[in-house]
Amino acid sequence: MEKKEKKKKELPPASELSSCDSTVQMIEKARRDGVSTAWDRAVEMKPCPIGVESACCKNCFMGPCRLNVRDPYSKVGICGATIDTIMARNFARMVATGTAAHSDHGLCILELFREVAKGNIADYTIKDPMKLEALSKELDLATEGKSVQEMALALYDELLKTYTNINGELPFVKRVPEKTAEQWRKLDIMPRGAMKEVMEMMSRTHIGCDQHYENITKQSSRTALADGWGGSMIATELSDIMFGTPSPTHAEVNMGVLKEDYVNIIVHGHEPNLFESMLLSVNDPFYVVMAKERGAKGINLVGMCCSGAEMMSRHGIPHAGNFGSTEAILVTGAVDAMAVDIQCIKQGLTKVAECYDTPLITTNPRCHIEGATHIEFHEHTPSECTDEIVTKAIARFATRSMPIEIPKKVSTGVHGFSYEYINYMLGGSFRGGYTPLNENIINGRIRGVAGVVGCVNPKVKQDSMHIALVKELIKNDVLVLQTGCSQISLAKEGLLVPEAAQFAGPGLAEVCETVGMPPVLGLGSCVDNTRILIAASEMVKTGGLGDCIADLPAAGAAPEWMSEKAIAIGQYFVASGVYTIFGVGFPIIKDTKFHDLLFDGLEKQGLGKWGFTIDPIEMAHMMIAHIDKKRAALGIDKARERVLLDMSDRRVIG
Ligand code: XCC
Ligand code: SF4
Repeated sequence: MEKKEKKKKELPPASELSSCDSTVQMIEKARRDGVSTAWDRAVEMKPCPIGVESACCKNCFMGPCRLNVRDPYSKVGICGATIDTIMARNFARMVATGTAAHSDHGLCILELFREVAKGNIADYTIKDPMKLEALSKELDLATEGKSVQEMALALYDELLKTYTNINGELPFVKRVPEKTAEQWRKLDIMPRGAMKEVMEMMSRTHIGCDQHYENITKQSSRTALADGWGGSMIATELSDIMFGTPSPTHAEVNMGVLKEDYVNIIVHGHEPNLFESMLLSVNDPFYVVMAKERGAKGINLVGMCCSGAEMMSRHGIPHAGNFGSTEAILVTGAVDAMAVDIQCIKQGLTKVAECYDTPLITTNPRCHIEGATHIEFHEHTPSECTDEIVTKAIARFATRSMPIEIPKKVSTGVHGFSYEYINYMLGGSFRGGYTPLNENIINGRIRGVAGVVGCVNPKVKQDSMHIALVKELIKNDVLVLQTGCSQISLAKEGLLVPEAAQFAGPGLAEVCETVGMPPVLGLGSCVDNTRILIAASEMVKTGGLGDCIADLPAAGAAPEWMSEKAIAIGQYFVASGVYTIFGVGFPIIKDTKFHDLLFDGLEKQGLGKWGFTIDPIEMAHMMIAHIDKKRAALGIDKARERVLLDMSDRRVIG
């Protein structure tokens, strides 16, 4: 009995768990209400000390085998697998799962695109035919004299190869800088089709198959590249063509976007089609009238996580918070329905939703949750599902019985910096292009470019790493590109506004003021990390910054990562040539051969490499040191010194 009581850990103050005041307020309320959230479960959960270092294998039932974390080479598995094989296989399977998640999403979007092109779905259209044409040209498809429908169907056929290719290269390899693609061919890591790569990865990691960590890692690179330059890129590009390519839009972020006297509907997940249809349903006069008849002022549609980030970028739909806040927002009592589709939907939501009498509705055949209501979303008749959800939400509003507490915070920011818009923003419509960006990097005003992306994780204080890292980067003249939950962390902090230039170093601030852009650019959801890849390719092609992605003064980071998708993203950035640093923890034992390969060996092969630290300031300076190393290699390090000298002179004079 006594023993049991000892085990229960005391919960820290909520303010230690999150930097987001709204989430803190709701964690406290949840505790008062006796409701469990991931934040408190994480305090009580002691991660498996062997699993956290990836030193266990359960790939067959002779095991599971556990190796010694402190002395990793002292033991092998029953089959003889070494620590390097076991860690490389575990890592590889994370890459495979992450790639599968994005690619499956991308394939759904591709199938939707085909049906829209054929005219079989009335609810969606080709909103951006210009992008359709530009993309077709990039892929060497004929566009002269072709109708939009003909172009779309030809594009569908071509892009299907992204999944079905068994031999040959992914269609989007045409976008990769030639030297980077050459490197992939030389190293034999050129991706074929995503289905092939994921399947082969699972087959290689079966017991007794691929047992050389270097060869397994090649397959990790191939698979991850099929995500970044394949499945994810299709999701981004075709969503743009069907739903509109984002351009800067003002959007409100944080829990204060909920409105007590409105019917509040949250959509949380990753696929934009559910959300797009929900937008139509909530604006249908029939439902607006119905809501008003039940005493509401109207219907308030709000997003969370990645599909939320896409809708914010495309339509300025308010965003209530990232992955760390999805349970917390239900604690407000003000959510009349939460509709979810796929990925990062915590099962814990069902319990919280039940406590606050909020309908939690799953909509995708891939994602049912025990205890949730399932209303399946069919793309040919999308409004059937979304109308029913709206009806449920209105009914819940009419019978609200619980006290409501909505945190008041809201930040307004500018979101939706697509690759295309950056092109236009920097060059104007006559001189569109990346030349001004490259020039500002070459002349040293902008020191380099950083992608700061990824999840939040209850192992670290929510948002705190993202915020500290990004602030340090911009202070040092590094332009920051953001996606996913990380973008929401900084949006809540108020950094996605042009006025945030005041926190930037003098060079970056000057560029931001001239162009009228924030020093932190929000690009969208996690599949939209491909916008960073495309921008990087364009920087190489524009010239003056080397001839492959690895030459660029650029780096990436996911300081609060948690998902397998994050590992797949990390590996495709590394394989594309980017130094990529993760925080929280790295699921590999240091001073092993596999660790050396990821953190050093890959760079020696001409690719990028992995990095790790839990300190965000150190992380920033690891990225900056890398950027400076690349500047020196390009011979543009002196230019920056001159610019800074100019600036301090000017300040002395001024
Ligand atoms: Fe999921 Fe995409 Fe991670 Fe956020 S950042 S926790 S993967 S929702 Ni993509
Ligand atoms: Fe153990 Fe080898 Fe089976 Fe893994 S594959 S569980 S190391 S015997």
